[in-house]
Amino acid sequence: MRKIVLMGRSESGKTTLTQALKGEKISYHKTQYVNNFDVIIDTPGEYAQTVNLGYALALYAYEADVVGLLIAANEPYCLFPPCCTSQVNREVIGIVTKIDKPDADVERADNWLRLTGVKKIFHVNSKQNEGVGDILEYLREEGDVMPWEKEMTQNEPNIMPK
Ligand SMILES: Nc1nc2c(ncn2[C@@H]2O[C@H](COP(=O)(O)OP(=O)(O)O)[C@@H](O)[C@H]2O)c(=O)[nH]1
Ligand SMILES: [Mg+2]
Repeated sequence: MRKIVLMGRSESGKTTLTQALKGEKISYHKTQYVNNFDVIIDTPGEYAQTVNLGYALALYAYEADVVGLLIAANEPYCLFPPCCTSQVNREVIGIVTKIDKPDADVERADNWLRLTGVKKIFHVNSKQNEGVGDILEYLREEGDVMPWEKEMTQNEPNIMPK
């Protein structure tokens, strides 16, 4: 699997998506540090919201193969500057979270993300695991066995006689 780092303002849904991508039971807790595990690097929203901490984000981008810019579908404004994807020599994708919210405006979030320069955009409801598998598939490398495939293999009846 390729490694992804998730970036976005506080409350945009980074930690919830991380948990969904890891297949953990979703239990919300505020991120106060960077957890670097498996293939997902979750970052604090403060890094994206503060000018100097932005440099920390730039560094984390080099620890990953893919950078995921998150915008919640109901966010009132966009934090990412136009064309910011050119700042990093990694593949950058857009992720719109909270598509299930009643005040969600997915098209507006898509447009903001396109302005940053991303070409590929995923839509997720991390609470219901909607769209999360598509991101995992996107990160997949040759030879990777996906969680659902593993389960299928484990559940296969043993047809060989003992
Ligand atoms: N309805 C809905 N709520 C979400 C979704 N993703 C995150 N949330 C909620 O949004 C809040 C902030 O999420 P969190 O993952 O902590 O954001 P972070 O600060 O970017 O890590 C929490 O109350 C989550 O339960 C989603 O896709 N749909
Ligand atoms: Mg968080």
